[in-house]
Amino acid sequence: MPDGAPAGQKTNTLEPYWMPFTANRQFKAAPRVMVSAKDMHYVDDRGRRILDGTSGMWCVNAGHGREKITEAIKAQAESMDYAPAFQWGHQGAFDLSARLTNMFPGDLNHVFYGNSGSEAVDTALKIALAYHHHRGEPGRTRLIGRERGYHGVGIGGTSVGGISNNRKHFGTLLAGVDHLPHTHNLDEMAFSRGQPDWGAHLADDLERIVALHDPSTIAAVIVEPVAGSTGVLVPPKGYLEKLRGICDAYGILLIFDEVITGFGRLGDPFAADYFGIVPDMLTMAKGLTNAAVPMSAVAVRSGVYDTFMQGPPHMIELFHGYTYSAHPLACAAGLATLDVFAEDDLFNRGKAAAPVWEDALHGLKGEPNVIDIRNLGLMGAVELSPRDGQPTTRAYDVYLKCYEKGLLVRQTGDIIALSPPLIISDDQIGDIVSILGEAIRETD
Ligand code: PXG
Repeated sequence: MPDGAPAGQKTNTLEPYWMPFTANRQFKAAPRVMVSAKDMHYVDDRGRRILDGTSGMWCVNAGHGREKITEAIKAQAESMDYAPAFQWGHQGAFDLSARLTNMFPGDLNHVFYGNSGSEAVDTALKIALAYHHHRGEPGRTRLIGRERGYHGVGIGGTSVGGISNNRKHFGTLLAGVDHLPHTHNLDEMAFSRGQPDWGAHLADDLERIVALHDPSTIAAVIVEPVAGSTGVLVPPKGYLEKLRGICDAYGILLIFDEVITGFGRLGDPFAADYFGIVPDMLTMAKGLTNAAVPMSAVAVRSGVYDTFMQGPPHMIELFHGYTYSAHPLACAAGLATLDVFAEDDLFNRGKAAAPVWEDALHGLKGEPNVIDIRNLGLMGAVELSPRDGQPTTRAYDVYLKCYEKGLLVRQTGDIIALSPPLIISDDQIGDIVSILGEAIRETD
């Protein structure tokens, strides 16, 4: 292939890179390549500025290229690139843990690190299983997820996840997993602003699952407080409160997967704060380092942590961890991210932008094929009616048109999902909605 590869090198085309969650052949026929990013914008390889309507992939919450974060990473790389994670520590890990646990709600007083949301989820599920084991209830092995839930791509997260395409090619996955029904019902909740009034009763399905399997077999329930990946499914009023109550009644751990909702997506630090519900564990990633270095974490309540701290002190309490748990560069990025949040008052900025966001987004009601608009905090989604016999193609065309017009959105099924950085201005909110509206009108 005449691809300009240096002698001895196999190829210099787009081919070697097997891209994740991407239609590789379609992409490589018409690539979209980013070359730089600053604040609210990417610049692509055609030199075009692209307004970031999605914070990258729900992760660059403080906006791109924040100097304070970049500098902190650079300084850390220069002073110590890596420290062993097992049986050794470094100051940044302790500092970040102290800052984070001060920020966590309730008695979520401990934090365990991974490198991705998927690792955080599998870590939380393993902690749940080991917790019951330590408590003398080793029979509590069942894990309950929810339809349309996304918890990453580990075997644990895939098993509790509720997206058929992500599951069906990978065998039987974990045994002993059950799923709550999802909460999305357009007949009852289309065009709700914020939390839908209808649907709290869907949490009662957990009672059915508990009765079916017996509480003595159930370790944990994991949900995204607001489901992100499957198109911003906002929990009905009272729904999460009910889940918390049922879990409490039966000694089941409740895990909030806040990989997307954490770090200000709803205006508060976590969705747990927003909804006033303290889960037993809370997973986070993405916004934790403003996506500048991969990092994830699981916040753990004192009661769970303390259960592990009972045996002989020389024994390892949890046989789990990663080479890069609490990586020094990630800790430096995490600490700097918290500084940026404080200096820029980002939680309050996100809160202040949310009503403007809601009004602007709902202004798209009545545009062709728009069958729902939903929002919470700085999350939003516009659902389109599927084309006959060609589901997902309409939203994909809208997504491509937006890109051509200089706006980055996410497409999931027939839904356009949005989650701009918290630094967005009112004018930029207006730009997102007007470009999206135009793209929708131009799509048949
Ligand atoms: N839990 C939740 C709730 C997530 O949203 C993960 C776990 C996994 O995180 P990692 O870091 O392993 O990818 C996620 C990730 C999208 C999109 O456009 C969403 C995610 C990732 C990529 C794209 O919806 N969520």
